[in-house]
Amino acid sequence: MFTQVKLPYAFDALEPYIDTLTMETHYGKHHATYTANFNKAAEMAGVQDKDVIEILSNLECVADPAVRTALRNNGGGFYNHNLYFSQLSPNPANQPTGKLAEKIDSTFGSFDNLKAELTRLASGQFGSGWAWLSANKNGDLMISASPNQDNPISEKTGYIPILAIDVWEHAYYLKYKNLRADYLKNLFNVIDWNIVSENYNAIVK
Ligand code: MN3
Repeated sequence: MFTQVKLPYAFDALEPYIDTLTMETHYGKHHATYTANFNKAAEMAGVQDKDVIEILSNLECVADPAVRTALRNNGGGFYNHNLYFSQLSPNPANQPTGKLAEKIDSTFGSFDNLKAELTRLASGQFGSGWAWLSANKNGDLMISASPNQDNPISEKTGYIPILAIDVWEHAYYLKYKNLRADYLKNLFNVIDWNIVSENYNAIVK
């Protein structure tokens, strides 16, 4: 049984950057529905005892195209939101440290450049989707964007996301309306780079 990550903060804790109603709806409705539908699809495919990363890495093994699509969309929705919600904090470390900080500087030039590039990708994603900072086991970093609930795992890039930026309208529309750029600017105020660094350290062998 796949379950939503437990939030280590209250729904109103990310105000004013992420509003309470968006948190209630996004976590309590959207993410909950992806999770319920992922559990159903995983059972239909007989993969309910596997790890979600393993499932998303091996979607081609699921013969029924409808079940495969349900796993891709709802397994992605489950996984992507677990990463998104768990990286946010009302008291975030606003920059990375250690190994991740060094790798960001050597790959992107500076932390500010990385944020600018991520913002550019997130702004440019047409329609619903995500922007990512991902790592592989060698410690290399990659930034990318994906449509729908796809991610670098279901896209078979060999990278695992360590930072997730949700640009579906449900992530910001109640507060920011059409102003995705304002949401993105404010989202960086609640991303905890200690958690992103932990995510990085967990992947790099
Ligand atoms: Mn979402």
